[in-house]
Amino acid sequence: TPTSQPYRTGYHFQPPKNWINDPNGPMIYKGIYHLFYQYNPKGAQWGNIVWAHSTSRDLVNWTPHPIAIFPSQPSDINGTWSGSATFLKTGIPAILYTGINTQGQQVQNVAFPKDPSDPYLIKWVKPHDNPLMAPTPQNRINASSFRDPTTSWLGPDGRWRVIIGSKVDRKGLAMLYTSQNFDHWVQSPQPLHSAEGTGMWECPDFFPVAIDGSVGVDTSTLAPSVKHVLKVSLDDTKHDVYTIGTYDHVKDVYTPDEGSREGDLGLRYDYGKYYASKTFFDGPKNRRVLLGWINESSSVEADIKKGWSGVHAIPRQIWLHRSRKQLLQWPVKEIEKLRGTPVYLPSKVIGGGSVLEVPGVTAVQADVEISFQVSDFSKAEILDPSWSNPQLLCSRKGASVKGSLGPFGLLVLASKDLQEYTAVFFRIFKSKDKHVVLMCSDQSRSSLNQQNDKTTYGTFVDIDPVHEKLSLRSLIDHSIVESFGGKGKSCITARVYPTLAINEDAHLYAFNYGAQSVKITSWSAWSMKKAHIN
Ligand code: DQQ
Repeated sequence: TPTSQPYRTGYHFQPPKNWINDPNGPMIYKGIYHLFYQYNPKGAQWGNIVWAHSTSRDLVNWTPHPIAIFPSQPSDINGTWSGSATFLKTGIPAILYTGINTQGQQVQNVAFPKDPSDPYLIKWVKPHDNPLMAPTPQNRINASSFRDPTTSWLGPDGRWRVIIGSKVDRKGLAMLYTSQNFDHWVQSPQPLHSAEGTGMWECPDFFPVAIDGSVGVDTSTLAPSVKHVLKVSLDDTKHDVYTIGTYDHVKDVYTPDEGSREGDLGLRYDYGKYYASKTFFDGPKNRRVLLGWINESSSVEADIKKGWSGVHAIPRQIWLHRSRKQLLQWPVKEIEKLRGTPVYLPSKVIGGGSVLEVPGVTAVQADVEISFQVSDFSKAEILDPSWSNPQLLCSRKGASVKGSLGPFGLLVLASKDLQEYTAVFFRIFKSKDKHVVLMCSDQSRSSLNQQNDKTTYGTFVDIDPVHEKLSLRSLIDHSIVESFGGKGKSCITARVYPTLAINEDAHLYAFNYGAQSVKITSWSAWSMKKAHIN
């Protein structure tokens, strides 16, 4: 990246310029991956929203195509907002998306490929009976909270089902519609699911996951061997939260498992910046893939100045952990083909107060994996029962606050003199009869520029550090740090804007600022090649 654009990414998806937000309608068709995304062709802030379109053979390198869906009918003339793709019984995809109509209402429309024999699906056509679902005085749907249709699924009765994000007062709703022919849609008397006090549910995603193993299943799969996941994007806090539960296809209701927390206290795909995500089933590779949007942490003025805003996260494979209590996520395997020559370092005890440079990688664009092992837990700090909010705990106990077992982890996008760095690390606490692992991403020292949001992120990781190693992988890409703790149990994505640690001047370190030594059992790092993106 030129010095004038130090924050452009080397392998994270972005268009050459302008604003992007939600991934839309991801799918694989005739061996080609399709990604559509919310895009402003006219500037670096949200507005004039169309569906831009890129395709890929590997989810790593992307080719741009003309805008696929744009305002052209009364039912979408004021905007073509988010939606999803569904394969009809003919094998041809249909896209359901939200249009903003002439009256500024949110309505649901459909679009079909003009030429289904074209694997690139360049041209999309809209039938004249759009919209297919709309607020009316009779149905009393709130016309400003009715958007983002999911991929539809087929019930054993042969009817299609789709959910639309909505709310009534502060109750978040996954409104359900069904259809025999994908054209005439009927609102169900009750939502698939709702939860009090959570606010508007944007971009819902509803899909089955196999109980055993990491293999993905088609969205219409109903079998005793699957559980269901409902993800919603909380408009109020901009968090993607999910529950795991059971779908009763006769009553058409979804019930989260006992003990699940809903809303902002629930499980998140990512405890940093990550929003409006969506999964799709990748049949040829038998996996479910998750795509998400990473917003900027800079001001609108700064975005306009640099001419762009927003990137997408690295696609993640997503599956159910064997505990059945949470999902696991891991960057798709294909991203590893960008790895250069590996740097493997020997295992090593890292004493309290040490910083060790990881040599031989282009630290501004890298992939790094490190594992820690702790053997003496006798001096673990006691977890105060009032420290129930991990993000607050991470902000109070940032990287520079010395502890006993931790903080230890990585200093990424760091300047030589450590004036700037983003710290991704663990701390271990003792709580009654078990140990608790905290994972933090501390952006407070990420930039000398004080204009950006440098909020610290954090989460507890469900690992027993007595029996398991603490692993951390970070995908570093100029202004993005995507971190995966505990082999994909907890993810934290950060957006940072270093002023010194840019291009060749970025460094990568392992560190331990706890009083106790810990063992690095393995550490590997790779320079990442630039992907061909748009
Ligand atoms: N972005 C779209 C909406 C969606 C929101 C508009 C989520 O459809 O609710 O650009 O980021």
